Amino acid sequence: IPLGVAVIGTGRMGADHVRRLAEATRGARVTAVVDVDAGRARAAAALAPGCTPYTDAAAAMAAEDVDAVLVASPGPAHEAALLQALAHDLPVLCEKPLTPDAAAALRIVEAEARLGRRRVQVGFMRRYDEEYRQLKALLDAGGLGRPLMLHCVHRNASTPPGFTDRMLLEDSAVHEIDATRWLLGQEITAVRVLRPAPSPAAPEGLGDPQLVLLETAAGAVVDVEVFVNCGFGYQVRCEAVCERGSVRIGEERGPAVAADGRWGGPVPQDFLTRFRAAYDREVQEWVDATRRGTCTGPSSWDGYAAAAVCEAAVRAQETGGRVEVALAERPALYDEAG
Ligand code: NAD
Ligand code: ISE
Repeated sequence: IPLGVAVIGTGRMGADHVRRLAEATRGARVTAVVDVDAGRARAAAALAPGCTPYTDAAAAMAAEDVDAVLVASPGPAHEAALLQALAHDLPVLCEKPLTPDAAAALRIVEAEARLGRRRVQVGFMRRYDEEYRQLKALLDAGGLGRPLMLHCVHRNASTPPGFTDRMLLEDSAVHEIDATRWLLGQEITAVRVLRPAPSPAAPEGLGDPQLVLLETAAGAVVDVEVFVNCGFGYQVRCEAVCERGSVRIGEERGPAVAADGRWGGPVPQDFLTRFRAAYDREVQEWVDATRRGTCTGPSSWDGYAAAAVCEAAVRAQETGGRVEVALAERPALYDEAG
């Protein structure tokens, strides 16, 4: 029997997940779509014939044909949806960030720990990207020695209206924060944020670009250029520098055309293109694990740890100083790596 999924929030990401579940995922069907905007819910329902549109998540979660929930509403709305899903003991794939703030993320961790089993997978899709997986495998194999530094680039062509300095950390840099913890297998212990004079393309009130510097427990240093109105495309790159070699991922790939005395190729314009295969794999692995009665991948604890780093980063952004990260005690439920 296919897993009946309710997709909550049917904006850019949610609508893409509805289409993915309906057309490109084995063993699942969309039974409900929820959006506070009834028109959006109806439009998304048309992508998955047979599903029911709702404007109230609680009503969808109580429906008999809903076995699991995919949360793709904006970050500040995640806590309410997650606590409701946990109260129904429903498996959840929650888009990143788990929640923008650490206190709310810890409430999710505590609610799941009380339930006594993992129910939440967080949508840190970099962990499902083929090149990121290859990079992690190379680092884990140990042949290059200890990773000393990561140099990361995270560029978006533009931001949606209302994008703030905080969101540059909580919505954008949070991906590198999770990728750092996952790739290096270490917690992040301190953060600094440097703010060059903004690009003229930066919207009013947003410092863009910014450079986020992370220190890890075993002494690695990670620099992350976040430039979310670069104008020319969507680029996510990472170079790991180790004791005996380096690994670079995320370079543009062919076809590179040479003509008229020049050579070059396309630059992806958005995350839906750049990470399409990663989202497909993330959702398929979630459906497969859920149907087996398990929960794998990035956990609520990973979501909480990333939120705690973001909280320190927001203070570093405001003060210009170095801010240490404070983490709560990790419940035993999360002892196994995700
Ligand atoms: P969006 O603004 O395009 O869509 C959000 C939708 O949620 C809107 O249709 C809105 O009406 C609806 N909504 C708001 N509050 C709601 C609530 N309480 N219940 C139900 N629906 C509600 O935003 P988006 O860009 O699609 O982002 C959604 C989520 O996906 C965010 O968590 C974001 O961080 C994440 N995201 C992840 C990636 C990625 O690469 N993994 C990329 C983009 C967005
Ligand atoms: C967005 O929410 C995402 O998650 C994208 O992957 C990221 O590149 C972008 O900066 C965020 O706003």
